[in-house]
Amino acid sequence: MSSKPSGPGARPAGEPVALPADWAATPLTVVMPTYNEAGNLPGMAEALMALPLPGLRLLVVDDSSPDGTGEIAEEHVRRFGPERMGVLHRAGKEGLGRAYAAGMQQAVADGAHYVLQMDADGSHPAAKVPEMLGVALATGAAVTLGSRYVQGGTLSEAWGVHRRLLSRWANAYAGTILGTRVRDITGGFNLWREDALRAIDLASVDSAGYSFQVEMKYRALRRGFGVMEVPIHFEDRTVGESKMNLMVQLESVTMPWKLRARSRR
Ligand SMILES: Nc1nc2c(ncn2[C@@H]2O[C@H](COP(=O)(O)OP(=O)(O)O)[C@@H](O)[C@H]2O)c(=O)[nH]1
Ligand SMILES: [Mg+2]
Repeated sequence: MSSKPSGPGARPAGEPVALPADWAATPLTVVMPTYNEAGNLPGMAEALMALPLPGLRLLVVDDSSPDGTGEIAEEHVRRFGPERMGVLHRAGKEGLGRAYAAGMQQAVADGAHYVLQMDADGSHPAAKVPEMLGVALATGAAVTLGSRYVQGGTLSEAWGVHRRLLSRWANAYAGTILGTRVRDITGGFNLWREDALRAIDLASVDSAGYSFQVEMKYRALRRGFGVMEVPIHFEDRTVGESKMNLMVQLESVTMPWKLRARSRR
């Protein structure tokens, strides 16, 4: 499903919306975990810094990538300045969930009003960030998802039938076990209001890997926070390799059951 914008007020695809000046200045930290993303990080940093969001700060969370991503991130901090970008260096690879939890805690402690999770591999469109912030501010939603599975959301043309079905199935699996109506519960492009993150208590999150995405949304829903979904186009990574492995897949299979059992106790 893809629809071209048309009519009055339509903007060309890929163009960010212009928010009112005081909205655009909202303190927003983008938390971006990296493991061997040397080929992707420079383009991501540039795209984010070019957005019409003067309140945006980028926090890279690098797990000592052997390919030197952490050093490349430091070069960009020197270029853009420490007000606009920072790096959290961690000792070793502990999983995407642990990296996000650490980075999001630091972002909140440093005074962000909103925190956005975003992968470094180009899958998540930077141009959508102002729209997601605008939706969060306009609706008061504590959680605003960049969603592949609401009307207008699209997947990379490179995804074959098998991968589309697997992704759909994984979403339905977690959603059914947990009894939620969130349409993209496994997605990783999520904007959080600071008070929701405090209420969730990031330090106590169980997931080390990708099930972090599901666990976080479930925790928010259980605490009564409102969730909005904004359609995005999800692109495939073109540079570097996926860090998905059997361990994190197993965790994703068992985590919804764990969360459900815990919530019934
Ligand atoms: N710091 C850190 N980042 C990670 C880790 N695992 C994955 N990432 C990052 O998390 C993001 C998503 O990972 P990716 O491999 O693209 O997952 P996929 O899209 O599901 O294949 C990328 O920016 C990765 O570099 C990890 O253990 N530590
Ligand atoms: Mg990816």
